[in-house]
Amino acid sequence: MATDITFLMFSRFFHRVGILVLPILGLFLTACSRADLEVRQSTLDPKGPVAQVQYDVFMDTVYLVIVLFVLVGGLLVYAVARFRSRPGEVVKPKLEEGHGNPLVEIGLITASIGALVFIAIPTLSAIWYTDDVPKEAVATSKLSAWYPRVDANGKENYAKEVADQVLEIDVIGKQWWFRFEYPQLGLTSDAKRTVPNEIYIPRGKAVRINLRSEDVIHSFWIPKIAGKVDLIPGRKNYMWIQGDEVGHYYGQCAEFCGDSHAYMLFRCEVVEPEVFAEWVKSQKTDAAPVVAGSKAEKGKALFAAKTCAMCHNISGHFGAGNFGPDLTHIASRKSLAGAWLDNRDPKAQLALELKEKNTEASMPVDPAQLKANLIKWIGSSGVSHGADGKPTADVKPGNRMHYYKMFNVVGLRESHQKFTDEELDALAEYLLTLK
Ligand code: HEC
Ligand SMILES: [Cu+2]
Repeated sequence: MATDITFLMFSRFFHRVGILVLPILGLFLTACSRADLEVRQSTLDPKGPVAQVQYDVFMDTVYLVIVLFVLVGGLLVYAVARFRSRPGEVVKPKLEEGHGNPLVEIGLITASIGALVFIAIPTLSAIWYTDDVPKEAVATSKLSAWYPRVDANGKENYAKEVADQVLEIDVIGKQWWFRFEYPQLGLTSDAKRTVPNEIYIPRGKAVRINLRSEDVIHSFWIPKIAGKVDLIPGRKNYMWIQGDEVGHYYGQCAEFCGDSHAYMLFRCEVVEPEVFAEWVKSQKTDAAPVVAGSKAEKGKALFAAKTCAMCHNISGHFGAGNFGPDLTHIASRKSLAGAWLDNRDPKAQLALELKEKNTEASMPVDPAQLKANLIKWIGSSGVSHGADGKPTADVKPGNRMHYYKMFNVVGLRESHQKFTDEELDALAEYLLTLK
């Protein structure tokens, strides 16, 4: 009797709660609606063949799971309704030894195998497809098919041996930012030409990505272009990507890597091949000399005096640093500090994305925003003291800007400086000239 009462209480409880739970569940389900397509990092909005294949596998699985859910759930609901005890009915326990039903058993086994095969075929073929650039894509994507071997000045852009290769990009993960190198095109550490946090790729061309880490495990992920692959210290990983629509894509480190992991973002700019060629050329130019007597000139002197040049390379001005991001073209980049700070006008950018319902649309760099970001970053990156005299690292906690290894073999040494507002302003003015 007691159990009957508790059962009744429970069923009433569930009945009431159910009325509440159902609409809440419905609310959760709205998250799966097309609204998702307006999200900057969405795997449900593929913009390249690799992401597309991965999306297809996901959807195949979802469809199968829906069928199974309806089937099993339907049978359960049917059984509960059909065999429920009715009021006044005396339920006699009826235990009979069953010998099973071979037809049902063989049927269930066959159906399970069928379901597995249904998922295994697209999964395996997707694994093969996404592993490395497929042969048919190499034909249209090899460098000689789209990238001029000799530029307008007759200067060789790449060696003859690489003409038949697809574009390769080395991705190096560091706590907490990405360094990109284009070895075939001369954008490398050795040449003092690397690109932090913003990867440029030509539209419609397959690109091979080599993934390396200089410290801990990171992961390379541009949700709309390709699924994630890890950067593992001491191991060479690779993947391939292709962007089919021009635009500004949001990427992210997808493997927990320490304090500022959540702030370790990057951007992927998919551009027309001609624009890409122009961009490479611009990356190879040195920084222009600063105007004598300008604020920027003061900033440049500070950059040398306040240890910045120890860690940062600025081709044409300073050449010793390689611990931090290359700053030669900092003023032309759309983001700062592991792409955490947006150098476009973030409010205008968001308004544009909402209005056009196009998260790949991108506004140009806003110099005022960039300057504000530079001051914010340098002033609170840990390299400088806060008002209370303690080092501050508000923008990216634990960031490596105030550590240096150079003079201390035993471990990391911290270095903190004090900056006046005027000095911060001069440094920012200097960096703003580095287009
Ligand atoms: C101990 C080495 C070190 C020193 C010294 C140093 N930096 Fe940095 N800097 C870094 C590292 C590492 C990062 C990347 C931080 C991150 O994103 O997590 C960085 C990032 C930056 C960035 C953002 C770059 C980008 O593309 O996102 C700027 C700008 C910058 N530093 C300017 C300066 C200035 C100005 C000074 C001198 C006051 C300075 N740094 C001193 C190591 C250093
Ligand atoms: Cu990370």
